[in-house]
Amino acid sequence: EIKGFLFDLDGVIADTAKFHGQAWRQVADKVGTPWTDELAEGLKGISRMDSLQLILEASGQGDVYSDTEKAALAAEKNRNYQTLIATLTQADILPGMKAFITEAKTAGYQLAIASASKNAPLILEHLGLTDYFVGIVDPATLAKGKPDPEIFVRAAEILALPPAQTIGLEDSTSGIEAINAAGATSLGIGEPTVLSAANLNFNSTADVTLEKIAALMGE
Ligand code: G16
Ligand code: MG
Repeated sequence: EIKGFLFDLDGVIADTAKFHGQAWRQVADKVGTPWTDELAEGLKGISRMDSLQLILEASGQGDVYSDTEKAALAAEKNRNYQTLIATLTQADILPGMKAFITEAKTAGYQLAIASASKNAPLILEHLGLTDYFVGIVDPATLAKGKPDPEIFVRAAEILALPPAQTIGLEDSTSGIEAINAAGATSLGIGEPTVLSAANLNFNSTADVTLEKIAALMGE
């Protein structure tokens, strides 16, 4: 029986991917990596330093920069990003998600955040959603990021539930892989062809309701 939901943030609760994209693009231009849709898609759900590494490797520069230089590039991206997310308000919650979060909480489900973003607490504050969640996994304390299951295992722990009693909501392939490996039920939001590994598929956040989830789970 499902008793909790583990929410990704970027791409599930808010469309911060466009801000991550804009912020990284400035860094990509600086290091001379051509910006493509595939690159942008591959950065979803991936930690800040892993994202930078992908951007550098995309132009064959994986080993060109020192750790100090990489830290400076990642810090520059985060400054770009924080400038962009400073403007976030409740109006930036993705369609239907405030309704779903409210519905799930009212129905007695426990909610936690499993976002790779160190900015998640700040973003939830801007969106006025902090109080709906029992807790937020601190990604700085993780040994491995998505697709490793650790972040979803930890989110279930915050709820004191076995992962099997939870559903993880994700928009990224790495996140779906992480949920599946954690032993939770994966709910993919986005192109079913891209998120083919998800147990349940929804095209848009606007479609996610408890009733539709129950129907897809055959209950
Ligand atoms: C998000 C984004 C990623 C980003 C990561 C780390 O993950 O999808 O693109 O690189 O967080 O963010 P930050 O640089 O703010 O720590 P999620 O897990 O919420 O989709
Ligand atoms: Mg995401």
